[in-house]
Amino acid sequence: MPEMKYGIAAMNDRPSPVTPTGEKCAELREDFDYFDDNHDGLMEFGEFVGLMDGLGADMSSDECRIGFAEIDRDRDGVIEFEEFLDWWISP
Ligand SMILES: [Ca+2]
Ligand SMILES: [Ca+2]
Repeated sequence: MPEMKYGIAAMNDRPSPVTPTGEKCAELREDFDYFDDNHDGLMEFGEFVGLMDGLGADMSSDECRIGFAEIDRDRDGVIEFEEFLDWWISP
């Protein structure tokens, strides 16, 4: 329900904390699920490319591969939500 979410954000104009709150975490979960096309709870490389496109990142396929490998810390070829979260909150 985006209207409601933005309504709450507009009323609450404090800067967002650096560490993800439960709310931020839920937001990221939504983003993650949105780009998880086959809804298996994992982000495959093709889905990651879709995420980067969605974020407006203009990345070549080589850059995508490097980025994907950076996020996929346990190197099992897919990005788990925990890896996505770690990547998002890391400076
Ligand atoms: Ca998936
Ligand atoms: Ca992984």
